Amino acid sequence: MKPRFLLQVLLAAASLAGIVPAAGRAQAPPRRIEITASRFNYNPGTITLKRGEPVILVLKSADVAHGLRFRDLHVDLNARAGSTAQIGFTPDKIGEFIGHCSVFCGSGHGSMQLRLHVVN
Ligand SMILES: [Cu+2]
Repeated sequence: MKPRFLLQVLLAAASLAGIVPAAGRAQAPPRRIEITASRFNYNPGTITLKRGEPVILVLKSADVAHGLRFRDLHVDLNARAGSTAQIGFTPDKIGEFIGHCSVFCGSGHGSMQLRLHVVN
C-alpha cells in the first residue's frame, strides 16, 4: 500500500469513529428566537421548538420592563424597559408550555402569555 493511501484510509476511519470531525459537519450556532414583549402581549405569541435543539431565547422589551417565565422548563428572563435579555436553552420535554410575564407591567400583566410547543 502506498503511504498516502494508507493515510487517507486512516483519516476516513478516524472521521467515522468521530475522532476527527468530518468537513462541513461543524455545529451550527444555536438558532435565535426573538420575542418582543409590550403591554400586554408577546410577539410572536406562539413559538415551536424541537426537543434537544439548543436555541437562544431573546426577549426584547418595547416599552416597560417585562419578564418571561416557563416554570416547568426553568426558563426565567427579565428585560428592563427598552432593553434585551437572552438565555440559552435546550428543551428536553415534549409538550405545550405557557410562559408568563414575571415582572408586573400594568393592568394586563396577568394575561400576558407566550405559548411554546416542543415537538420531536
Ligand atoms: Cu408583566
